[in-house]
Amino acid sequence: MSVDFTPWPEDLVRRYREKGYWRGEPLTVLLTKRLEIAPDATAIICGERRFSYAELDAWSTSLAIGFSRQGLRAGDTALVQLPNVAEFYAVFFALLKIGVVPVNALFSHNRLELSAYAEQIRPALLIACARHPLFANGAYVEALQIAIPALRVVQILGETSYAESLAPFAERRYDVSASELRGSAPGEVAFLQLSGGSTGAPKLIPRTHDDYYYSLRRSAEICGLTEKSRYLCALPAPHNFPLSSPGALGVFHMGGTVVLAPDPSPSVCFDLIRRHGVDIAAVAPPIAMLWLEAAADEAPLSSLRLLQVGGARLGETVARRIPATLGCRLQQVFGMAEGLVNYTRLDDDEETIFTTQGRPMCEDDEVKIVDPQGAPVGSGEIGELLTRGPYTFRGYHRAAEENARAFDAEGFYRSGDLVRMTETGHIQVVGRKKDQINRGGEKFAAEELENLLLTHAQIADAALVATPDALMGEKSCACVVARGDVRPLALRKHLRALGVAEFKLPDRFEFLERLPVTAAGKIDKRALRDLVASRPAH
Ligand code: OOB
Repeated sequence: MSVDFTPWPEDLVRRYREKGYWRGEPLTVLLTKRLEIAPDATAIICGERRFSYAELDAWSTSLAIGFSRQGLRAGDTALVQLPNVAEFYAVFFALLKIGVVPVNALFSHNRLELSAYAEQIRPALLIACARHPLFANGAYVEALQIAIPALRVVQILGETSYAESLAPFAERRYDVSASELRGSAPGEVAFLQLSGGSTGAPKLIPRTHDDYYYSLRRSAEICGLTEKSRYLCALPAPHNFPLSSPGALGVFHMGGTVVLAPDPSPSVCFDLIRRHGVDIAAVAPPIAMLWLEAAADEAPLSSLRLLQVGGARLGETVARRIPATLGCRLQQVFGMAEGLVNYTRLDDDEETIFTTQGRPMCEDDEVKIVDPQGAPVGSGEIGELLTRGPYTFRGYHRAAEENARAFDAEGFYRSGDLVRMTETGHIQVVGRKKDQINRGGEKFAAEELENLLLTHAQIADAALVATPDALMGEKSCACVVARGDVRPLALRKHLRALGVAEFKLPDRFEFLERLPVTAAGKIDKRALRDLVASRPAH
């Protein structure tokens, strides 16, 4: 049994194998290879706890056996929600070792997101953490078990000792039969990655061992990782950027050390960088700005060699300040959980690094930049970026309707990003076609929030638009047509009661008589953005 996904066409499969992108190895090999080379090297630093590669491997094996003894089998799925703790990686590898396919939800996700994922994957296993308000008592788990009868095994990690909470699963006996620890085949789905989404409920992205392994290997190479690398994971661990670009998995592949930060604030991160000699970190633009501000009156972060910034547009002025203020190189990263990742290279000239979002990591990343009719734009002109390649997915998980829209006839994924290509082949992200809010790197579909607003009895119509924000890049404004007297406070309360993640709550509300529509009868979001911009924020 395995989780179904849209395969790449045969000719491309052959090509990706021949060229060595797909090596026919499962992601778990990444750990076992390190065991042969340097088992005692430190893989993870998490608070005061350190785990060597041997320990991480043994831990994940014992968890894998424990899960399997609980009846979990290859092809089952798991819903996992953990903060930035070592357990995240132990559980991830444990599940890969038995072919259980996880969805790793963000810690900022709430009831609505978790329930939507659970509905989609019908998990047999739930692992979460009591520190999250949703799991502070058993009510939500109980409701989930009623809604999803397939959910057989639940483990809520305790507040203080995560490791102890997992102990019931950690089988210490190693009399493992070969069949017990059989993961999914390298060409099959290793896990389901989260999409930022541009319509309705959040979508899931099947990532195979072959495609993901390639993307993290190539990323590690481009970023110059070695066994000496010390990588600060300050973004939410499940996100594609800190997981594979090159992220923690890229670091493990090279035998370096992942230093986990509980949050990305400068006070926490600067201390970790100094204490552990961190040389590479990945952040989103607002965090980079906070780091710049804090660094101005601090001692230098002398070990930091490279700061990767991505997930949202990095302003050129901010980009220029990074090397000067933080004393490290900057790398811009323009990636997507769906696949394609662009990097500025370590040896690119400064202007390229400051003014572009890099170029694709693989020579077999095919990129088209097209006009609204789908025709390629002239050189240097703006259009939508479409892509296919050895680590770009071919279809969302069980979303036929969305997939019909999201790919063109040649199997190129429509990213929804508006870009321009420079003469040197570097990409500049100039805007977005998709109806999404990108709040400092955290994305969600405008439609998701609009649907929630419309569940309020006093709301006749609603549209969510992005508004520019100096720190976050974008914030959200809900434009609503109310039936009666309703206040932002009541609307926020209503949304919270629905269980939506906090970062999706509108930052601002505008009450209108009616929403402007286009000639085609659709809500005119451009007109709305202009209208919101013309009104003072209150
Ligand atoms: C990363 O992945 P996602 O899936 O959270 O978001 C992808 C979207 C892109 O389509 C684009 O709209 C935006 O986020 N984005 C950027 C950007 N990086 C991502 N927009 C402008 N400039 C950038 N540098 O965000 C992601 C995945 C892997 C590595 C890095 C980021």
